[in-house]
Amino acid sequence: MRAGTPSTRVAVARARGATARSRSRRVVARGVVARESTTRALARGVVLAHQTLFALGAQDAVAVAATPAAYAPSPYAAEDGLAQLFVCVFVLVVGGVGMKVSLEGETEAREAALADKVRAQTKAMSEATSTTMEAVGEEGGEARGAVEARGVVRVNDVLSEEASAEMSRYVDETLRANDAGTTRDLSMETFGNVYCKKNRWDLKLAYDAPVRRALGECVRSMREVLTTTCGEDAELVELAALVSDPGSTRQPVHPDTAYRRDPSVFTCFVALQDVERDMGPTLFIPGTNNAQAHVEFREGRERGGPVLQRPYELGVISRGDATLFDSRTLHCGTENESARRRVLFYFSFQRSQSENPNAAISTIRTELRGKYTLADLLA
Ligand SMILES: O=C(O)CCC(=O)C(=O)O
Repeated sequence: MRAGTPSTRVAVARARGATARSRSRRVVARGVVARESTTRALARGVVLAHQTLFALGAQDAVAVAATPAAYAPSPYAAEDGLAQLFVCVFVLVVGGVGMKVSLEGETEAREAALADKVRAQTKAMSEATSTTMEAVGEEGGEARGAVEARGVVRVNDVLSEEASAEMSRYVDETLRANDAGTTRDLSMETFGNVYCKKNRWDLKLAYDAPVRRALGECVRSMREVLTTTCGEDAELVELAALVSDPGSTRQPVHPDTAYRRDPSVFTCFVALQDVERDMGPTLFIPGTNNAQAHVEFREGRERGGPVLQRPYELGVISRGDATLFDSRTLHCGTENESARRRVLFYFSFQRSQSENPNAAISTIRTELRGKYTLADLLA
């Protein structure tokens, strides 16, 4: 090796010193890296162990084995509160919008499934004989016999012209006051859940003067058939109006009460104007208030089968006439192809001690639930 000048030696010595310092810095740095990777490995190990123990359901062991270091909150700043508020509002808005979109999607999917069922039923019923329903007299138990045997009967002239007109005005005004034609968010206190909601409403009625008068008149006109069919101690469980406007579509055939051996609820639909053939009259399949018909209906998946090929009858009735039916009877509202609104005022009585699976959801305002028996209304 060739030796240099003193200044060169100093420079070499300095250079060696620098190299040594830099080596020692690298060693220190390697140490830090080594410590960091050890720390990361440890952290990974703790996470893995935690996940494994958690998966094994050993949360208690985790709590003991890996007690976290005491939490030391950082000082609270005004911006933190604002940021949290922003996050909360953002989450609420996004969540709310998401929920609304998903509920609307669900409603559309349900309506589409119903429309599909109606198509299948209509096809299955295309060969069935159809007639308009004939009235029977109220006297001599004829109506009662018919409702027992067929599940449905027509009774004429149960509501006067004056009371029908007054009820009709009352229903129109109530629908208007509740923005029925414009809003999709109908209050459950005022509206029932009806099949095929387009241009169709199930309006729960308050016990206002026109309603009291109409109900009183109807039950008095039908005193005999109601008392013999339902019993005087039957409870008023529905009080409402079914409104189907032009453009409302046909509902699926359905019973209002899933089959029970014993009759429970009887419903009376009263026309507030003449119901012509094109105004969406109620379609009834007489003789379906029994086990056999319900078995056939279920076996045909409510879309076909012999029960839907039976003769059916349409409630083409005049203003003030009624159809009274056992709520197990298969029926549906049909499409209103006319330019006129069709309104049916309706009420239901539940036989005392009978089983009514729909008790909690029946179409009656809360304040009227359990309030009146048939005897009260006849008094
Ligand atoms: O509108 C009708 O004639 C019948 C309605 C009906 O059966 C229903 O909404 O469940």
